[in-house]
Amino acid sequence: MNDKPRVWISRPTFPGIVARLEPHFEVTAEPDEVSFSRGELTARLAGQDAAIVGLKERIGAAEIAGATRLRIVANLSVGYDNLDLDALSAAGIAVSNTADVLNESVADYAWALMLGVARRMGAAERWLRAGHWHATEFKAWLGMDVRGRTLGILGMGRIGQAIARRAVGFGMPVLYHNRSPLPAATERACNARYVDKQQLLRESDFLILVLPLTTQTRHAIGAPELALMKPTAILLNVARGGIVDDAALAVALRERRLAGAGLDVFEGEPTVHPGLLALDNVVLSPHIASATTETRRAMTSVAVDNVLAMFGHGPHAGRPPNILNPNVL
Ligand code: 8YV
Repeated sequence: MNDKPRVWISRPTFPGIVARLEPHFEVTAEPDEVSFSRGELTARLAGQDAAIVGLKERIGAAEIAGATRLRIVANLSVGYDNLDLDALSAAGIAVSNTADVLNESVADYAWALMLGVARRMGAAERWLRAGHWHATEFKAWLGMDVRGRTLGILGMGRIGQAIARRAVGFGMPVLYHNRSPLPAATERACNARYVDKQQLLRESDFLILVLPLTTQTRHAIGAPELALMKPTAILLNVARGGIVDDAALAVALRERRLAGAGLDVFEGEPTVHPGLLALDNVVLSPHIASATTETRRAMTSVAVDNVLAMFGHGPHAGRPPNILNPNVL
C-alpha cells in the first residue's frame, strides 16, 4: 500500500512539477482545465493531504467537510478571495499564495493595457481585421499621449510599486492611495506621492486598481467614484472583478463621462457585463495579467515549495514561505 501523503493539482501543470512532488507524494494532477462543481470539488479534496488549486476553485467549509487529512491549500495566485480563509483556518488547514513572483509581469500588463486604451489598439485592430483599412487618414485613430500625464494607483502593494517604478520612463507623476502611506524611502523609490482617495480620483489621468477584493473593497469604484474622475481619464483594473461596479462603469463610458477603460478582470467573470462588450473605448482581456510562461511557471513552483515545506521537504523544509494563516502551523 502506498502510504505517501496525497496531493491534488486542480489544473494542467508545467513539466517538472509532478516530478518534484512525486518522491514525497502520491500525485493526482488534472490533465484538463475543468470547472468543478461544488460537489466535484468536495469529492476531489476528500482524502487529500494537500491541494494546489486556482482561482476557479472556490473552497469553504462545505468543500473541506470531508477533507479530514487536508493540511495545506496552495493557491495559484496572489489574491485568495476564492478561499474562505476563516473556514480553512478553523479546520487547521494552512493556506499559501504566490506573492511576489508575479509583480513584474502584472505591472507590465497594466502598462500594456494603459497604452492599449490610450492608443485605441483594440478598436483599431478590430477595424483593420474587418477589412476597413483602404488608405491612411491623417486624422483617424487619434489617441492620447501617456507621457507626462498623471498616473494614479489605488492599492500600493508590491504590484502597485512595480507599476509606479515604470512611470519614470514615461515622465509621469505618480499619485497613490493605500490603507496607509508607504515609508518615505519606498515612496522616493517609486517616485510616488500619497493622496486621499478623492484627490486620487479627481487628479488621475490614468487610474490603475491594484487592491485585493474584500468586503471593504467591493465596489470601491462605483457611480459616485466614477463621477469624481475627469471625463478624459482612463480606468484600468488588473486586480479583481467586483472592485469596480461594472454596470456603473459601462454607463459612465457609454455617456463619455470617462474616456476609456482597460479591464483584465470582471464582476462575475468569465461573464462580462454586456454593456462593456458593446463599447469601443475599452480594451478587455480574460484575466491574463500574470500569464507569461515564466511567471505562471514560477507561481506553480512557489505553490509546490509551500506544499513540500509543509511536509518537511524542499528548500523551505518545515517553513512554508507564503502562509497566509501562520497561526495554524
Ligand atoms: C491568477 C491573479 O492567479 O494572482 C492573482 O491574484 O489574479 C492571477 O495571477 C491567474 O489568473 C490564475 O488564475
